[in-house]
Amino acid sequence: MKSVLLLNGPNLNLLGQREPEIYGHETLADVEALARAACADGFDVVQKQSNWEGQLIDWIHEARENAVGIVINPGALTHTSVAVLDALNTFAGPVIEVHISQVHKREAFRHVSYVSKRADAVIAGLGVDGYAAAVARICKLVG
Ligand code: CA2
Repeated sequence: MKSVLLLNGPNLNLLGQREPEIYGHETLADVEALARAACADGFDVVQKQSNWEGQLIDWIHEARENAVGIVINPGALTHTSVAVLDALNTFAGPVIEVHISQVHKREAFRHVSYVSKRADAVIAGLGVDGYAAAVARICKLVG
């Protein structure tokens, strides 16, 4: 079974509990279910979330051995973390960056992404459907 790593960064554990006007009503469990449904036969989705930058980096390192692709919503680390970018640069497979909200319609600091320097595709503003689109694309790319 080929694994797609679906990573969510800081505060995304609160999905569905706060700010539904921006992030919708779906929870992280709903995201995982959507992503699994979008997965082609022979693929599995492993969903992980952390509020800690170093934990996300460790999981990206592990993905070098265990995953064929990464879907990542780095949360606010998108806009600040060279360390997450450097970790993603060590991963050989496809990387897709997902944002639930349309970051380019929001504050200027959200228009900058370090992760986009590595991402093979960037999805923003599709709500949680963006995760499903990203997983489907990775399955197509590596299938
Ligand atoms: O739109 C996105 O997915 C973001 O990556 C979400 C980040 C934000 O800093 C980025 O600029 C865009 C914030 C995640 C916060 O998640 C929450 C979810 C529910 C309630 C409160 C926060």
